Amino acid sequence: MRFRAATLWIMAGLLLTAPGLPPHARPVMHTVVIEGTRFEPETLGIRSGDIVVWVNKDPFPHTVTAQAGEFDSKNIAPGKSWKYVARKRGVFPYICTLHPTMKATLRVE
Ligand SMILES: [Cu+2]
Repeated sequence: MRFRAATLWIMAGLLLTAPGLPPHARPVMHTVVIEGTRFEPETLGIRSGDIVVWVNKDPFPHTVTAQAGEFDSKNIAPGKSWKYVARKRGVFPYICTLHPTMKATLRVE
């Protein structure tokens, strides 16, 4: 009886301390701030499955539009944000269609 109880505790301990999924297997959330008519950071590297949130801190709208069409936020109003789950791997240059000089790159590995 004593032995069985001890065994159960050991097994419970092993379960609790068992390593979880490797870090890259869990989606990570990244933030790109849009402020001063710029994307910050201008280049962001993430893993496939990660989530990117663009937050518009300017007092006017912006868009997050991939130049090859993979993603397009349409207008993000001042103070609002847009979320994208990046499943497709690759290098995606994007712009703001309202201010085409605003350029940035999303890298998905
Ligand atoms: Cu803009």
